[in-house]
Amino acid sequence: MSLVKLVDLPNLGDNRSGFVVIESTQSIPFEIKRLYYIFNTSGDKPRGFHAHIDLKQIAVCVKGSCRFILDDGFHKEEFILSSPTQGLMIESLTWHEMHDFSEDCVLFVLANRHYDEDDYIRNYDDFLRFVKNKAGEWVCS
Ligand code: T46
Repeated sequence: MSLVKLVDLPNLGDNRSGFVVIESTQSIPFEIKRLYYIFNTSGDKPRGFHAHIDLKQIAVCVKGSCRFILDDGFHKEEFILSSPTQGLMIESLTWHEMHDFSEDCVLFVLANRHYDEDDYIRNYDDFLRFVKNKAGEWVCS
């Protein structure tokens, strides 16, 4: 199963502009508790490098582009996010990195939980241990 899950965000725009509406639990599959955005980016300053234990998120490049690496501990995929009408699901227990930000990039992120630093796994070896233990528990139970 692909790690790249895209959410279509239809453009309701007309000859005045593009126009996208995101409604909690309607156009996206969770209730939005928090949103944040990343801007003033630079191509040589990647971000991310962590996984979340429970948090689910959707990232949208409302302007510009960046390259995501998604890794569930068993395989990795890359995806270039570059459209304001496309959301990329960042599932829990998915190590993610954002690279190659365009200078004009504005990355908008919707999250289903409030901020909690305890939900982060910021060390890759800890992440691998966590997902492999979890997979072991699942096989045994
Ligand atoms: C993610 C990717 C896509 C807060 O205080 N509140 C918040 O809601 C967030 C998101 C962050 N912070 C603090 C935590 C750090 O001290 O802001 C600082 C920068 O966060 P971080 O280094 O985690 O930023 P990124 O770009 O590596 O990751 C962010 C989100 O933190 C993360 O949840 O999945 O974007």
